[in-house]
Amino acid sequence: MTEKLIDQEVVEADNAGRRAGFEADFAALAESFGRRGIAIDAVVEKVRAFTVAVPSWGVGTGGTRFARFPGPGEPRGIMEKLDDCAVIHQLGRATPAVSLHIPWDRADPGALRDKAASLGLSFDAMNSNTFQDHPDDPEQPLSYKFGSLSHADPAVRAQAVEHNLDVVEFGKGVGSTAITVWIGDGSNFPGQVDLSRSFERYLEAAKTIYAGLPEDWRLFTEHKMFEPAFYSTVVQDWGTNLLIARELGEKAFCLVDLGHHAPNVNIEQIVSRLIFAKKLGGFHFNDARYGDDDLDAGSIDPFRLFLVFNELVEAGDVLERLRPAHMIDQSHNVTDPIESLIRSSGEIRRAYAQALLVDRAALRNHQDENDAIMASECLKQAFRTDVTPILARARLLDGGAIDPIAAYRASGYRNKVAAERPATKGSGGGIV
Ligand SMILES: [Mn+2]
Repeated sequence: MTEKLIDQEVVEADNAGRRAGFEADFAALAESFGRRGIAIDAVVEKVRAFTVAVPSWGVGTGGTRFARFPGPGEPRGIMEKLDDCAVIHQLGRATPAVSLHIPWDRADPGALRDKAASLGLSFDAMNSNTFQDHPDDPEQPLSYKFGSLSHADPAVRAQAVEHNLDVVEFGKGVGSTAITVWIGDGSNFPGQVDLSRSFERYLEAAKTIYAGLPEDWRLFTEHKMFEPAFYSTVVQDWGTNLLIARELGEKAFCLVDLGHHAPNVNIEQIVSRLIFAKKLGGFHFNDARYGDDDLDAGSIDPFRLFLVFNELVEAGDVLERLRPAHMIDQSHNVTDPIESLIRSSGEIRRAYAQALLVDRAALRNHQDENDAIMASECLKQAFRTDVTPILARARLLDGGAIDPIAAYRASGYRNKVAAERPATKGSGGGIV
């Protein structure tokens, strides 16, 4: 029996007030779909089956390098983070898995597994951390100030490798089958590091991690153009990332964080190329305007998110074999993290639902006829469709809320945990 942290009666009461409006909107959309020859129930079922993992670190307030402004009732450790993740899933029904970050979430793996099971949650990809020092960890006495897996000192590289293998071991204990590796290694000044030698050192270290992967595990490497290094970064773009995945082997894949590219880069084309190479490992969903802004998915450029999903739907069977991991990676500085994560998971599903509506036969025809206007309109028609009733229907069928943020606010959950959880400095707010 799954423990429900928000009284289901509160959810039902909120749904009751919205049901008539929802039913009317759904019927109108179904009628419109009928005219377009789209079976709305099939779309609803696909949306129901689409899930995305929430990051354990996302339920705490993030912060910038200038300041962090904690909110009330912040989770004080991983068990309370799991409670908040369970609330997100109870209402939104799109986020049954949590992505853990070690060392921030270190706890007894058996206790974590039991806690997650009691809440109806499971664990997605593990995340290692060699982008900051761990003075409290006797296993990691050496500093990562000048890098980790690419560090000039072999002792630091060995420590970073050992940490990653330790995260894999921990992950086995909680039922995870993947590790995401992001390193902050790079340089601030031309000449500071040898661009070739640092990459060779990285590859050698990554191969040692790869050799320690269990048979059924996957290794995701995540590229990022800059930050914390501002002149060069060792794993800076998808080209380097693909090179790494190919060097390592069949269990290595590339992870695409939507915020980790140069401004105006065509991310959907990168996704297409990685699908072609059969090396698309998964996503860190978020949105950005300037850099690695880690804003809520779909909040700045929903059309770009739609175009990414358009590539995923277009890939069809290939994607079923690749099984890319869907994860959110955001930093919540001015919102209640639970509300941001409910909204983001809904927006990700929205982009997916819209991509399902693209008339692919017509699109291909327009492309082959070089009809740029009609091809473009074909995508825009799908993108313009308001699929809100489909998202609500998918949640309702799984016991969730028609309007999950409204139900969350009606529940008073934040005030309740604010009383139970005295303010702390929080545990781990850094985001990659
Ligand atoms: Mn990321």
